[in-house]
Amino acid sequence: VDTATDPSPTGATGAFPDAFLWGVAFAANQVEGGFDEGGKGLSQADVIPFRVASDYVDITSLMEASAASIAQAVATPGTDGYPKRRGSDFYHRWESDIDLFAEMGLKALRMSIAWSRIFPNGDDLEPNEEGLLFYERLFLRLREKGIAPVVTMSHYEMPLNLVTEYGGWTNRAVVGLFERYARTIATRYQGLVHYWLTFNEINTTVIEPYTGGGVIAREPDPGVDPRQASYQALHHQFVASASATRIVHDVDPSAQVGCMLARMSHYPASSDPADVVKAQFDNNMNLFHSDVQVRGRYSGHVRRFWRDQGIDVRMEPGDDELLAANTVDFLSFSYYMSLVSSVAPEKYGATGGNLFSTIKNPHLSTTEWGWHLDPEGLRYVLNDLWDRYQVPLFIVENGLGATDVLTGSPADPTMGAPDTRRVHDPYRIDYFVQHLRQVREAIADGVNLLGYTAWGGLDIVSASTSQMTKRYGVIYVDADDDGRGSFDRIRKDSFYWYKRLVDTNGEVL
Ligand code: BGP
Repeated sequence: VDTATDPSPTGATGAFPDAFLWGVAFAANQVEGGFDEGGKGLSQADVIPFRVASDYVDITSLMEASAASIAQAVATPGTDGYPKRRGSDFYHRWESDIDLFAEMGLKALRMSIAWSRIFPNGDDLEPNEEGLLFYERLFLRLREKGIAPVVTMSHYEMPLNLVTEYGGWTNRAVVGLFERYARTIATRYQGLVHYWLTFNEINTTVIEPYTGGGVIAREPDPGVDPRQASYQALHHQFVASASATRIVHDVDPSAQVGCMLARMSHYPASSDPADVVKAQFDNNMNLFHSDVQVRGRYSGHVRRFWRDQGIDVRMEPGDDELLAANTVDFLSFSYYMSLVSSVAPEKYGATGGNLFSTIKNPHLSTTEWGWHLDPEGLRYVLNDLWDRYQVPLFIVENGLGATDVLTGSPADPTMGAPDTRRVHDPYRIDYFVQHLRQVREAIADGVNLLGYTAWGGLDIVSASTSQMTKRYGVIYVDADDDGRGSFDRIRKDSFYWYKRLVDTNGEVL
């Protein structure tokens, strides 16, 4: 689609386009398990102990916790206390899980490749064939079922060796190692993968460098502003992302590469122009990431921020040109919440949620974890991103983390009793309805949207809290926060609703 001349390629009716990619989404480190099988090396995600993520909210304590937890994990080979090592056991159940996705009629599965399955130490000269085969079989199976993989190269993880020996993304040498990884997977999966994403939620590198994308690890240098390391790591990721984009395009000119942003829009707390300018600043600090990846350059806002804060990001000759020449084909993003900005936050109450303590928006309710529920904000964000960039958009994460209640009991063949287990989750269906109606509005507004992949699909281990019981799936996974349970899959009510959504291409809304 020539988006420059056809601003409303989907028509003005708001109907979802025929080729709309309905799907679900998850990440290797949260779903796979099998953390030490198939030649996989340890990744940093395998060493995040239960609750670390929710206990540490500022960068310095996260970095200190990371150093401690890595030392502890290397000394403790067992799985206890490390829920991401079990995930949802997708590594062993992927075939039947894909059958469930096919039963729902999905058109797309957004997933990620664990770098440490392909290069167990990150700096190995040769890839691990068993890891390559795992994803190849998976992609072949998806192709049989007519499900397009949307593949993230780096979703909140990297080989642990690169963290402990190299200092993670703070080290420029990691860029070259990532390029090797990107070339390996782009070449091997050429023709099987059409949509690639480079880094998940690249903006989390500076918000949660340990549990999120940055992975700086090593203990913070005393006296050094930890943001210095985060922004340096981020620059290296931008360079790696541009290189990976070039590599994919070289290997397969028809493939599409996207960036991935955690879009958190900021509303001013009041109509005081100072609050409005503060909200604009906060939005620009979120959007400078997509500015780099879509427009191909750093914005004046972030350069000024670095100057004001005394942050000095080292760049090499040629970096600017590389970024400018290798922009992405589309912009994908996650959307969970909106935030509120003010120059005087103390005047307002806080939401008290995990991850992003924020001013409470009196017009919005929040999830159990204190995240603002803001469906209309999704329409706003879609229009805003489309107006700013005029490239196709893709919602690759949106969903409700909630506590679900499992009723009934498993089949008992000795008594001839059937499996009566059910999960009634009208709140999740309502969440989807509310958000997708706003998506439909945005399409009617003229936004070019490639698809929507709901976060979870299966219940998976939460990125921010390491809980299993912060559930996002439309398919229940029978496991608790300590990794106890049968890991059986149980279709929730939302499973059947999502199937109807896909079957009717959104008419059910
Ligand atoms: C995004 C991440 C995901 C994810 C989701 C929900 O930030 O890309 O990996 O899990 O948010 O967050 P959480 O699991 O912390 O509830």
